[in-house]
Amino acid sequence: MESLHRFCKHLPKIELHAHLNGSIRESTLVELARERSVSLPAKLLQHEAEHHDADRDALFFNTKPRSLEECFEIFSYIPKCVDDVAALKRITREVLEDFANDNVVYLELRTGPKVLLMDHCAPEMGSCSKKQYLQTILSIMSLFENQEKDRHNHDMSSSTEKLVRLPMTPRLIVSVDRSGTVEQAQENINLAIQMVALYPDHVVGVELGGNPTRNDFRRFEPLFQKARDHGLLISIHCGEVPSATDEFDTSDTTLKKAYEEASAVLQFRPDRLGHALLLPNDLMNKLMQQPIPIECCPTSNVMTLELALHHGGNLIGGLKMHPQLQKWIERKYPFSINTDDSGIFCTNLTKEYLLVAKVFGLHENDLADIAIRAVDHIFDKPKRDALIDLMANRIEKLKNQS
Ligand code: 6MZ
Repeated sequence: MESLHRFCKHLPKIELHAHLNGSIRESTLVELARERSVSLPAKLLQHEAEHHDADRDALFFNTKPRSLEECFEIFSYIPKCVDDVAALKRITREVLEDFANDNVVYLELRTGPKVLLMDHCAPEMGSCSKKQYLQTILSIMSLFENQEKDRHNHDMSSSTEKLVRLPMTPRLIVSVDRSGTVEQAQENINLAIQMVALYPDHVVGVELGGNPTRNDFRRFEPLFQKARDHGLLISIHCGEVPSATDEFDTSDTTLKKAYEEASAVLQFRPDRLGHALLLPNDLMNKLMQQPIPIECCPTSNVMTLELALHHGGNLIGGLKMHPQLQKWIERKYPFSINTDDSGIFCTNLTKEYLLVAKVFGLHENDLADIAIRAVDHIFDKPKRDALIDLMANRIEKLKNQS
């Protein structure tokens, strides 16, 4: 493994934008589908075999069909496979393990609560409510957090390894799907308010995601205001689809609506923004004056915008075309690097850091800086100082080793 890759792997990282069901391991999805006789679409399983021989480069190639539209078609198959409590427990545990093994020290996992079967083999056992869905995830998170602490203490006392893996702290964000109804959104927000009262240390926020071509943030705004009034922090996906260039550009009603929506999102001033990659210049300039931290998901952006298509699936070529990232890096805009849907985009946080480093010529110090600055954006504010100490310490050790 080259030394920058090794550095990215061992760098303690913060993940702030990961959708639970989108982070499912592909192998698990295939297994769950087989058990349930669900036939998955061919595009989900298309592999970039032609690049696997060039091992080093294979890291940066993704020829899978993953346009925005294709992603949402794939997402529609996941609930058919993750349809009962056992499957939910399995994917939650695996996703936590995958992030922890990638040296993520703090993870905010987001998911939209769903009604599942208790057991897909015994439908007569009835269903698991949305509240039970969240409680199932929270109980796995809490168990995992304790196991991580124990494992770390044990390894510290028994291992001679200098870079014993640090423990990961997982937290939960409750999602609202913008393609659903206002009533469904209300149900999720009310549930999030209930859950933060019951599990104040583990439920940290709410978010708006889902197919960006459906509906509009403004329909849901009063609900997010209510969540804010109850102390929940808020992240809103925005700028995932093209918009008019400014408020006077009236060329197309869809573009105009996208502009007005993005403008309303910024005016609401969420605590973080998801993606924000196609924001028009005037809105981006306003943000530069009064920044809101942005959750950037490099591979996801390249794939959904189809930027790699013209480069034979080369993510490096694709990321060079990213509409914003270069500017954010140069101007030290507050952004974090994230995976979005590691299972759908075949990625992990190590790959994302390495990709950004390769494309924008960043060095170890720059990457460490990005990772540490992301701590300022976490929703579990009381964890901030301890995390910074933990990360700074580890980064110092890492640098001494290289
Ligand atoms: C918007 C996205 C997304 O909630 O079932 N989701 N929403 N933009 C994206 N960028 C590609 N990626 C994922 O996780 C899966 C759900 O997260 C949202 C979609 O609504 C998707 O169905 P959960 O755990």
